[in-house]
Amino acid sequence: LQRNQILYRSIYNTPSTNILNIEMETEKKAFCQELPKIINLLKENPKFLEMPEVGNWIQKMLQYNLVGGKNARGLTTVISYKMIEKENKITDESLRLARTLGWCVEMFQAYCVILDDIMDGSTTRRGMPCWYCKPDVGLACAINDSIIVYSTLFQVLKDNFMMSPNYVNMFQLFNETLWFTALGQHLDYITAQRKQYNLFTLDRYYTMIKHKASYYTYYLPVSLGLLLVESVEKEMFKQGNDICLEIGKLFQIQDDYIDCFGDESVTGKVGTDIQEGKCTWLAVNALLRCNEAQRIVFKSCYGSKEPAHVERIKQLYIQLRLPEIYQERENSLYKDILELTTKIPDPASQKLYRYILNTTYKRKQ
Ligand code: DMA
Ligand code: MG
Ligand code: MG
Ligand code: MG
Repeated sequence: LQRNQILYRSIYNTPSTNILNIEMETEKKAFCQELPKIINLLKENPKFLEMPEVGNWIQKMLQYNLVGGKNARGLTTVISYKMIEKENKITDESLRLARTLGWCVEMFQAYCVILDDIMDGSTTRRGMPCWYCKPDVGLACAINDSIIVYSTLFQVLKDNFMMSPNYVNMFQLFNETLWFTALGQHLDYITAQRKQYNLFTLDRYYTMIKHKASYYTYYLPVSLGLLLVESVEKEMFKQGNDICLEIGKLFQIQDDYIDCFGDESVTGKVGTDIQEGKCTWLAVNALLRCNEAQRIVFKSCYGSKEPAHVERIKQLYIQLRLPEIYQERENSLYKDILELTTKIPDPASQKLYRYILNTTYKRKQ
C-alpha cells in the first residue's frame, strides 16, 4: 500500500500540478471578483425599484451565504470549461460566462446548505452562525430566503444564457440535480429518524451519498462546464459521469470523517452527525466491526446530544481503529479512481478528472 501511495503521489507532485494549483489560485481571485458584478446587475432589476429594502436584504443574504467558503463547486465549473475548451476559443466574455455559471452552482449549493443546516440542527458554517441561527433571520425567514436564492439562480441563468443553445440543457441539469439531491436528503433524514440500525448498511449509505452529495458536488459543475465548450461530443458527458460519482463518494466519506475527527477551526463547522444519529461512513463501519458489547454501547449513545454520549461514540470509533481504516479507504478509493481515469481516451478530460481528484484527496476542509 505504501509503495502504491508513493507511486501515485509522485505522479501528481509533478511541476504541471503545481502550475495548475497556481492557476487555481489566480482563477479563484477572478472568480470572486465576478460576484459583486452579478449582484449589482441583479439589483438593477425593476422589481427592486418597487421594493428597495428587499433588494438590500438579498444583497446581504447572498453575500453571507456565498462568500467565505472554498467555492469548490463554482471553481470546478470554470476549470472544467477552461481545461476542455480549445485555447483559441477562450475569450474574456466566455470566461465571464463560465464564472457566472459557476456562481449559479454556488447559489445551488447555498440553497441546499441553508436547508441542510436546518435539517441537521447545525449551528455553524464557514466559521459563522448558520443563516437560520442568526437572530435577525430565524427559521421561517431562512426557509423563504433559500427559495429566493434558488430562484435568483434562474434569474441569473436567464439573464446570461437565454440565447444559448444549451439554455434548456442547463435548466434541466439544475432541475434534475436538485431532484436527486432532495431525494438523497430525504433518505439521509429518515434513516437518522428511524433509529433502526439494521438500515445502516453500506448499500444504503452509498445510494444515499450518491444522491445527496455526488451529483451536485461533481456531476453538476463538470457537466455545466462541458456545456459551455463550443463543440463537445455527447460521449464525453457519459465518460465523466461514473468518475464524478466516484469522486463524490470519496468527498462524502471525507465529509463524514471530518464531521467527527476534523479540526473545527479548519472546517468552520461544528459536527452534528453523532448527535443527530446520522447514517455516516463511521457509523456504518462501526456497526460492521463491533462486538455485542460494543453494539450495546453504540445503541445507547448514538443519536444523543449528551456530550458524554458523543464522547463515548468517538472513543468507540477509535477503539475500532476507524481512523486507520479511513486512511486506508481514502487511499484505496484514490487509487481506484485514478485507475478509472486511465480508461478515458481524451487526454484533456483525463487531466481534468485527475486534477479534480487531486484537489479532493487528503482534504481537511
Ligand atoms: C451534505 O450532507 C448534503 C447537502 C445537500 C448539503 P451533510 O449534511 O453531511 O453536509 P455538511 O457536513 O456540509 O452539513
Ligand atoms: Mg449537514
Ligand atoms: Mg445533511
Ligand atoms: Mg457532513
